Amino acid sequence: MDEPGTIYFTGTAGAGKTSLVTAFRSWLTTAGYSATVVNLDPGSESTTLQPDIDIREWVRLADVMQEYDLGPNGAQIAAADLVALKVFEVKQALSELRSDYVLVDTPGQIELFAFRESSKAILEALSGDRSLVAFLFDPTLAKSPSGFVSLLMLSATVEFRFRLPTYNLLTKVDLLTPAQVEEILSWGENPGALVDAVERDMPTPDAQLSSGVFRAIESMAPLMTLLPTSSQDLSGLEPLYRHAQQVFQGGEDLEPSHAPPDEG
Ligand SMILES: Nc1nc2c(ncn2[C@@H]2O[C@H](COP(=O)(O)OP(=O)(O)O)[C@@H](O)[C@H]2O)c(=O)[nH]1
Ligand SMILES: [Mg+2]
Repeated sequence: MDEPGTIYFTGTAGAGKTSLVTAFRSWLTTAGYSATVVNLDPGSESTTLQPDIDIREWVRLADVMQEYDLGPNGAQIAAADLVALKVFEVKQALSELRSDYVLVDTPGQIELFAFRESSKAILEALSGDRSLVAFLFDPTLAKSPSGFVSLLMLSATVEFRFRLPTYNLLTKVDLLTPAQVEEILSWGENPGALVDAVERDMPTPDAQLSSGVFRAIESMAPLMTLLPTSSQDLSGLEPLYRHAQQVFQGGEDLEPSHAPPDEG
């Protein structure tokens, strides 16, 4: 059996990570795959996600606050480092639950995930050759040109830090109008359209900033593909699967016995 394909779901707090992990697990299961869900968020209060492996078994934010007499912010940081110390327990649990896919829900606060050395250690310990980061664009931010550019830069930072293939997802598209979705996707497909939108959006034109942003956007063009998804109406889940499969198998066709039903 192949090493499982691992997908880390990351993005700003509230972007929809936990909901998407839940929805994608059920999509995979329906399509005939086994999926293990790992919760790496020691502060998770989700009652909908039932992880197979839960970091809270070893590290809980509330306990860290109490034990080290820390406020919520300090405890988040301490907990992120304590999580790294439990990575071999997680790895051991994963090896006992061999499955086709591993879906990892990451801490709610992206800066803890993106900027702590401990998360780098965790990813290095858990990732094999078949790993992918799904970076979630929250539509509340992504629908404005400056928010879109900021998310793009954050996603590029995550890719730069972890050196794993990174795929950008626009979440909660059920909350957007088709015209809004189309506009956001057009920014992802055409750097020129994004630069125009950024310029239109600036209260007072700033030539120096504009040209700096323009160069940054142009150089990020290869990272700008964006897949629209919704955990509500389940759109984008099959394309997410196909993309992951392509990354994991280097573009080879699926084994017929594993191919999900054609949704036409
Ligand atoms: N309408 C809609 N709401 C969503 C969707 N995904 C998540 N939400 C809501 O957005 C909020 C944050 O979602 P959550 O999955 O907890 O985000 P996380 O902090 O990134 O894990 C919750 O209130 C969810 O119900 C979606 O696809 N559509
Ligand atoms: Mg969450």
